[in-house]
Amino acid sequence: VPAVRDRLRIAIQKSGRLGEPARALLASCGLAWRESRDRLFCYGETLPIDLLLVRDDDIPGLIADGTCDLGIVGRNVLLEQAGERARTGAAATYREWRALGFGGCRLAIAVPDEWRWDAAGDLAGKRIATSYPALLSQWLAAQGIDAEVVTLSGSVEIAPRLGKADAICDLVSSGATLAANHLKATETLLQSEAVLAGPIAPFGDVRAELAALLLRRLDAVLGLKD
Ligand code: PRT
Ligand code: ZN
Repeated sequence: VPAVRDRLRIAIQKSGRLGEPARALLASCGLAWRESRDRLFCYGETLPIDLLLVRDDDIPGLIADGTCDLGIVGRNVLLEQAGERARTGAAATYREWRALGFGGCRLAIAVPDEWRWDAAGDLAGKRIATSYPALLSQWLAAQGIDAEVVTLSGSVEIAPRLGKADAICDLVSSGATLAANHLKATETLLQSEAVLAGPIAPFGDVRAELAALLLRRLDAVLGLKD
């Protein structure tokens, strides 16, 4: 049974692409904070809603283990880790609560420029490098394609040139990185953006009201955007 808490704690990216826009969005919901000296914790002053500043990869796990109540993270990270948990038989504990309209990108297959690409089946028997093995494996299985998934933690786009893979599966936004590496995007596996993630089970204490208040304000702010 999770401990009763009277403040809401939201995990956001400390730096990177989503940290600043996440803070700005929450500030536009009327939240303001006092920062700890080490800049890892922000204490909510206008409402009992605090921030924990972390690596994006840690956010799903922090929600799953109850260290944080909510998180702002890319859908790609949330679904990859959910897929990984499902593969190991762990029950799903978190889900996407809201799409937030920033950090947009797509997870796509990319192949060398000179490949003649006809269909996804062209990947059969190939090695595909990615940092998203769960999402890629799910997609390959759904397509009925037998290919080798090569898991790399970074610099996936240079794997074909290094001879480590034939193709890649990576995030694309402008496409400049692919072009610079003589790769072209083919299939899209996932449209991603920053999302508010939260638990599947409702909070059993005052955090339920705090979360509802935050969602009302967030929906108002997001509604003004479009
Ligand atoms: O330090 P920490 O672990 O927290 O951060 P990180 O370096 O793992 O993540 P970060 O800040 O790079 O990305 C955070 C999130 O931003 C991702 O999980 C996505 O949801 C989102 N996002 C949006 C992107 C991109 N656009 C993006 N273009 N994340 C990464 N990229 C990379 C991509 O991997 C590729 O290397 O940018 C390159 C492609 O960009 P283009 O414009 O050349 O196509
Ligand atoms: Zn990361």
